Amino acid sequence: MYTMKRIHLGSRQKALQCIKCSAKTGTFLFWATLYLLVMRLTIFKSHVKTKTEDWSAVPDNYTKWLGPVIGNDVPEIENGWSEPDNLTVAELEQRVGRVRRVCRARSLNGRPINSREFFVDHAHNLVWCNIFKAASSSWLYKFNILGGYEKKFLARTRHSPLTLARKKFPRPSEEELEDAVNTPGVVTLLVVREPFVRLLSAFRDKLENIGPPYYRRLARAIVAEHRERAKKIFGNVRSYGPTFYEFVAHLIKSHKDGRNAYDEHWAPYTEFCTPCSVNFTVIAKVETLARDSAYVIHELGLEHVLGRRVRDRRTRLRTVMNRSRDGKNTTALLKYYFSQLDREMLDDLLLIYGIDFEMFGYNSTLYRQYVRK
Ligand SMILES: *[C@@H]1O[C@H](CO)[C@@H](O)[C@H](O)[C@H]1NC(C)=O
Ligand SMILES: *[C@@H]1O[C@H](CO)[C@@H](O)[C@H](O)[C@H]1NC(C)=O
Ligand SMILES: *[C@@H]1O[C@H](CO)[C@@H](O)[C@H](O)[C@H]1NC(C)=O
Ligand SMILES: *[C@@H]1O[C@H](CO)[C@@H](O)[C@H](O)[C@H]1NC(C)=O
Ligand SMILES: *[C@@H]1O[C@H](CO)[C@@H](O)[C@H](O)[C@H]1NC(C)=O
Ligand SMILES: CC(=O)N[C@H]1CO[C@H](CO)[C@@H](O)[C@@H]1O
Repeated sequence: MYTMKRIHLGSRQKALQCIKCSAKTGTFLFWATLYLLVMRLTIFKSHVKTKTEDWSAVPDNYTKWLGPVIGNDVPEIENGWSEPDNLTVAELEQRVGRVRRVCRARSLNGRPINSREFFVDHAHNLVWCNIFKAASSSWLYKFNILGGYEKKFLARTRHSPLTLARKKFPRPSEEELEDAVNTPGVVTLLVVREPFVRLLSAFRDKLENIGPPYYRRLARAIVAEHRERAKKIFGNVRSYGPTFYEFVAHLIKSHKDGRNAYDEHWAPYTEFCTPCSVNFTVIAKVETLARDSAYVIHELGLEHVLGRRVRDRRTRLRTVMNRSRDGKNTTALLKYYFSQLDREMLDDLLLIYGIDFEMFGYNSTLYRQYVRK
């Protein structure tokens, strides 16, 4: 029917159509060219920028970097699951010993257990307390594999790794957790990270930029409470979300008011995983993650289940502590943010996180150089 009608169109009409259509094509080509040109320029520009700019020299720009600059997904440099060397074994033993010592010295033993954040894999003899922003995606992935999900499924699913893992490993009761931990041969794993690096990572991820509704409300509340004072110190503060100064002021105030209900993304490790009430057998660190994870996998004989993750070469070449995902300099970032605090605030912040530093063998002395004089 349609083609029949077209055949009957007069030749004048046909010519008109042709003009119309070429005009359309012309417009399309024009916009397409413009688009490509702009894209090229943008890509070219950003390419040049990362090559030539010394980011440590332009701290003002740090707040503009979106995304997990020093985020959760820390690259794991894998060297295969080889036999753990004696140095590794000795260091891991020392870490466990240190936790026990600090628990005793600070009289933290016998506190109630927080079992909610644990994953218990009875079948593979593995117990893990999941600290957000401390390699949690790396170990969630491993738990999802242990739970029986296919790698291919995990690669394309829209569900969050946490949701999937909780389907296989629901939150254990306190009794279930204690039973599991006391089973002979079980590895009870805790992965920690330098406490302030993790704090900053959580701040940047959840509050500095516009986040999910819960964090947006919290961000507004923090700004409402602390912006006035921030303006007195820094002049005009215009950011929508809280500055690091305001965030830390909020943490300190909550702590002093006795409101110790920390958000899961910045709760002290000591409160979140209660390491003085649960005996961890392996304290892994994000800073030595590949080695420590390999140890756990070797101990449990899980090499064949977990295999090796396929990674791109860039990931493998990045170093862990000094460079973040997009090649920015973590030291420079820490300096930039901590220079917003003064010495007294740092001391107050250490009232909250000092035990984490002590218990897991990190040193906070460096931050004294970063804060305002
Ligand atoms: C590691 O320790 C074991 C015994 O504890 C010893 O037999 C072995 O030689 C050591 N290996 C190295 C490389 O020191
Ligand atoms: C942890 O292990 C130590 C030594 O094996 C033991 O003395 C202590 O009671 C255990 N603590 C808990 C909470 O199970
Ligand atoms: C990071 O830098 C420190 C000194 O600033 C150095 O000792 C360390 O080896 C570096 N780490 C990596 C993984 O490059
Ligand atoms: C990172 O920044 C710090 C402070 O600005 C600087 O001292 C250090 O050399 C930088 N490191 C790298 C690897 O660029
Ligand atoms: C931290 O490091 C400084 C030197 O950088 C040292 O003087 C201090 O004793 C260390 N603190 C702890 C608790 O190890
Ligand atoms: C890349 C970029 O955005 N650079 C800017 C960083 O901030 C300084 C000062 O605020 C600007 O001059 C740069 O253009």
